[in-house]
Amino acid sequence: MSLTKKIIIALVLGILVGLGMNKFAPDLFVPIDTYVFTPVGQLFLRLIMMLVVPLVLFSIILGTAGLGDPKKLGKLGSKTVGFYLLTTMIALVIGLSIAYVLQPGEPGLMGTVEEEFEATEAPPVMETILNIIPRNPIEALASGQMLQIIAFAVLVGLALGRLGEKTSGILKLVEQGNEVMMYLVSLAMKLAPYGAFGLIASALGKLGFDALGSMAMYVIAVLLALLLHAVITYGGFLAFVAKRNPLEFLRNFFPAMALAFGTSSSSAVLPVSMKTAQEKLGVSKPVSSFVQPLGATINMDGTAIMQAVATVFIAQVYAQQLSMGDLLTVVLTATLASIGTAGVPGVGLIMLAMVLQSIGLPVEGIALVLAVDRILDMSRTAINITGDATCAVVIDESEKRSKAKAASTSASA
Ligand code: DAS
Repeated sequence: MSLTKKIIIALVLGILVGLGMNKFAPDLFVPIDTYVFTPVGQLFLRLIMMLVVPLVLFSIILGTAGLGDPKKLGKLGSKTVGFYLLTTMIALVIGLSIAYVLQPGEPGLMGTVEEEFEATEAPPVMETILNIIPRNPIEALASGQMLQIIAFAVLVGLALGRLGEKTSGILKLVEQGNEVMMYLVSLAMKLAPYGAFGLIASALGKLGFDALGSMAMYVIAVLLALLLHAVITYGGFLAFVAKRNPLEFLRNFFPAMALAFGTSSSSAVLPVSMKTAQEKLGVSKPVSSFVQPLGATINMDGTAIMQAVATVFIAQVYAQQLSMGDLLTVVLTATLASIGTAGVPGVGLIMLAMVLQSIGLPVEGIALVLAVDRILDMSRTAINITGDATCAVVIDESEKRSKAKAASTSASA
């Protein structure tokens, strides 16, 4: 039986057991939760947490180094990276806006009463920005200072990209380190059904039917944001920049999107999404071979949307106000997290832990989003690869126009 099926069965069982015990056997729930549900759930969460720091370090170093020597990147690379960063930022704004409009999380749902919010003295903006650069990267790694870890990883990645052959040994080491982390992610995901059952049974056993409403609202908020991003952002770029028919694009690219939905893995679908872009969307091989693999590595708009909505949802459930500085931190870490998120099932959730940590939100909040994450992973992976293909079409059309312009200029000369 596939992992997806196991997780879905575990979720249904966890919801039924949690709600059932909350309603009919609350006294029995306490000891079972203490000795079964919580330990199983926490074991899975701790496994995820254990991987966050090394996974972020290795994957962002690799993602950044993969951009190669910034000088060699040239026009194609800078256009592609610029497009990816722009669409990810737009995705985050859509995600945060939808979350604030729909308010999926019921304030104080996790029993935390919304105290009189003491507007703690937010550090001056300059200090927040300066604080991104760690005084001591080892201390940043040890204390899990995510923004500082990301900054250090990006700088190391840029150095490796610039130094090329001289530091190929270190790059190889980082590649192997990332392989180890991805293997451990796949191991951790094997425990996902048990972790999902423990976390959801514990959460719903404590909260009862109130939580279901919030979780449903959370799923609706993410799916709505994903749809809006696809229609507005990708549809807009295709229609007004690439001058292509978005519906034609959707009809031709849909088979790759369906495969991404089924596998929840951008990497697994990459060969199909490239073949589809080249044969059905008319993208040239050189552009497709550069833009889409890069996108499968550093461009995950769907994941960024989930992380933005989940962060606001968890803040609401824990009745924690998010300041503008917090929201900017979410945009920064989620953008950088999408650079570091590898295209395999469930990694977006692991990176969510990093985003939550970066603004001091309790990682336990993952329990409520974990339950429905698999369904959302399928949807956001389909959006992730659609963003990559949209970029390939836009860049390809732009390259064609530049070549045509150069040809007509030389012809008229
Ligand atoms: N499943 C990941 C992908 O393949 C995205 C995620 O986990 O958020 O794109």
